[in-house]
Amino acid sequence: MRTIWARQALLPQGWAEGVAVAIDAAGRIAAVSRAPAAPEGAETRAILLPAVANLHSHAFQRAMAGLTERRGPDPRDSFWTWRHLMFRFLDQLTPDDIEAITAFAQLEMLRAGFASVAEFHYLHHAPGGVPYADPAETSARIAAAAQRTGIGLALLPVLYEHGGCDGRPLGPGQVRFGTTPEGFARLAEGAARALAPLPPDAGFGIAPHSLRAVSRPGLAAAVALRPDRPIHMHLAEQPAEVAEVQAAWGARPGEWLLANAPVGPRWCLIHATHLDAAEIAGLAGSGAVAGLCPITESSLGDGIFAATGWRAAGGAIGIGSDSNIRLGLAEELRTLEYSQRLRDGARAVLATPAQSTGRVLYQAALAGGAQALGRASGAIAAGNWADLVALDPEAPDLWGRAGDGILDAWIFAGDNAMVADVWSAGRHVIAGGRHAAEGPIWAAYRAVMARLIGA
Ligand code: NGQ
Ligand code: ZN
Repeated sequence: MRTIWARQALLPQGWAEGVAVAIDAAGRIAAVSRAPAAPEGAETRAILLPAVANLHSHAFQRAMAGLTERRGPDPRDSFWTWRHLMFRFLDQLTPDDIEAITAFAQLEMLRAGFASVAEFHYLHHAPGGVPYADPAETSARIAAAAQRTGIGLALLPVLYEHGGCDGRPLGPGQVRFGTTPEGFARLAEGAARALAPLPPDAGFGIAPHSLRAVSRPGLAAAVALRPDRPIHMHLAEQPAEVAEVQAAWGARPGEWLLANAPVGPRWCLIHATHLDAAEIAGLAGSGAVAGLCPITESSLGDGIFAATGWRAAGGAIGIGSDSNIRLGLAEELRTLEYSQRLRDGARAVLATPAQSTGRVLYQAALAGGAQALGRASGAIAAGNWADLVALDPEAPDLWGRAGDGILDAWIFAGDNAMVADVWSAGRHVIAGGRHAAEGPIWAAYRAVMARLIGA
């Protein structure tokens, strides 16, 4: 049993001073108690928070960061031209590359204050769409990366059947994702087995990619595969996507799901960007989590999520880093709030009379992330995994801050440099702002980038 004692900590009932958190050998919080001073043998920290789960990542896309900011020959650069480059880029990646890039991205996630990640994993096959000898080869590589970084992994194998709503064949690049629903069931079994070497907090879920990429029977089979685990799906990121779904499925994406799928609390809807009022009311009321990726959604020009309407309807939200062009939890939350400010010409849009903007955002991301991963996490409470963050009290913007002001300073005036420590299921993965395996993880990533772009 280890104990962390904090001068200030965010507990389920609110901020508390003098908190002792006992962590058992499995990495669960065994007890939370009030103690005016640090108990003998305890590690002490000034500011202790529950750590947020990153609910959406395509780790390999980290290696494209900053490489897609030029206009191509198309008159208008867009999500769709970016996607084309992304498909070309991923076609060069080997399993070794995938493991190295994933470890590097996970390391940055931890340094940003995330303790766990849901990897929405579709890069299943070799170039040309040829399955690897082990069909779960790349899933095993994602798991191997998590073993090196110590991040809490939720692996979401993706069903990807065709190149668009009309059932067109997979295009170049996309053939690495493709399976039939039957092939997917076998692949998902293999992916679940690939988690065996990981500690017991590792989780699993099922991800039908989007209504653009799956068939009706494929979606139904995927949803039925693991009724105990989360379902993640891309929903409505681009207006052209909504139009394509409307033409082929006869309804807007959210509208179709509400009428035809058991959408509810185990669902995480990634990019709930383009919803009409009925979809907001129905989906928010279903208990599904809106999986928001504000930095990527800005980068790709997706549009502005209706955070105010969604929250007013009681909707749950969580944060994903998606393309991983930047890893920053504070930056994701700030970008979300700023999108609302820019749209409304207002400030502190998501704050409530009782809680500051930073507190509302952080608390929502804690709850939504834990729900989306199906991970016992998101609060400093006995029985949960010890997913914790300590902030650096020497950071100038944290001098003298208490309570919600700490979160406001981190999210609106701070960044990853304020993250001093991260524990994932009790594993002390970031200490003094650093990860113990940073040297080899950077070296392996650099070797990959040397081959890909001569870095
Ligand atoms: C993805 N990313 O699966 O990585 C997608 C692009 C698609 C985002 N949607 C591919 N941001 O949606 O077809
Ligand atoms: Zn995505």
